[in-house]
Amino acid sequence: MNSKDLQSHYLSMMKDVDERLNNLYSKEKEQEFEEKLKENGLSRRDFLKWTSFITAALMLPPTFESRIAKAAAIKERVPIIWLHMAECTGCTESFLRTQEPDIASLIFDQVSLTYHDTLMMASGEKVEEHLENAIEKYKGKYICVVEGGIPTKDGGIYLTIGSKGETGLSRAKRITKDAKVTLAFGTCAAFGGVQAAHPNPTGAKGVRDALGIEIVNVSGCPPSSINMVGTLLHILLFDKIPPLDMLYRPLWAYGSRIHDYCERRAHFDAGEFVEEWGDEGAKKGWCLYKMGCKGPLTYNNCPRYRFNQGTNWPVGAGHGCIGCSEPNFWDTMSPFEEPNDKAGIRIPESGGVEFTSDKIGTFLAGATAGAIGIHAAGSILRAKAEKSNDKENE
Ligand code: FSX
Ligand code: SF4
Ligand code: F3S
Repeated sequence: MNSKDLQSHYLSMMKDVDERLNNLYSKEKEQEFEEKLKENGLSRRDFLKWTSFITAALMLPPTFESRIAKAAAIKERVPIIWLHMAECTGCTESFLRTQEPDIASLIFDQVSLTYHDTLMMASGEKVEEHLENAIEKYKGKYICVVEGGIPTKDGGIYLTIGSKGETGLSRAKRITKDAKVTLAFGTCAAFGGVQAAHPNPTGAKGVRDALGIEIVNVSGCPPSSINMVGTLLHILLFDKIPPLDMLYRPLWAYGSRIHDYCERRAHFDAGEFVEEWGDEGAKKGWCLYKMGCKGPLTYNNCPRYRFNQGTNWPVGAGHGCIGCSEPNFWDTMSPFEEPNDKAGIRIPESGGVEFTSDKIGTFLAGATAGAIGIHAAGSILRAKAEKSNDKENE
């Protein structure tokens, strides 16, 4: 996307957002939110600091800060229905690792209502009933979050959910059909993940491939909380999906390569590598490329925002990146502790800089998101909205 496209994208977004906020703003909601902040020991200043942080993380211009602040006072509560398919639930674990007290979670309380398979207190038929009611009541208005890959072989019988033994495939099809937008959280939901690794006995696929629908992918095994929270907030606050890369991932999160923001990069460029676990280089924090780091092939913002409230990230903790946000990484990035010699990466032996070759970006036959452009920005969500309006007008 060139700078002119970007400018007109933000201008049109700003116009829509202002219109939406003017229609939905409520003084009472604003007061309610101020009280919530106080109850949680947070000041208006903390909130404004957070709006600057999230605006920058979402790669929005600073003019959006006041709009994000205003969006916490909208009167509409957007329902989120969160489904689990075949996976380890690590994505939910990561999602919950937001800071305490956390402003994002207060905003979620304020602007959304949630059905979540794992986090609900109730269980059994009560929950099934609640889910069916929510789908009916919020038809065309809810955000569907899917976590996990979908087994598709033999009609999807390798994953069944609930007392009626419905297959994950049927459940996902039925529930995403009436969603305003579907978000795939985690590499399993985005691209199939671990259960789709060779030989993939259950025919597991990502949501988009399994159902043939337009979705937003927030990949990573698991994704960081900032990538999930930021994407949800963007939609909740602006009623728009952020610009996406060619793998349908938000550009603000997946638009840059791990290797280009890594704190060990100077050591790569200087030809200083860890050669063996626990050697002098490892103690000095040198580059992990020779120990199999796939940072040069992986697009994500881990070095900038990290995990567990910004505590650390894989490379910071001393292991190479295994490429967990890329499609088929279990097959294409392994062995995880050996460099991928097919990737055409030139290692500076001593001194000098790496020549970031186009080969790197295009390696894996377009599997990584080297080519960047606004990808159907807004259309995934709008198509749904138009569909539901048509239905209401019928
Ligand atoms: Fe997959 Fe999420 Fe990896 Fe696990 O549920 S992306 S196996 S961390 O948790 O789906
Ligand atoms: Fe960092 Fe890995 Fe790149 Fe080395 S190869 S600079 S450890 S991302
Ligand atoms: Fe995954 Fe690599 Fe980040 S392994 S968590 S994309 S550093």
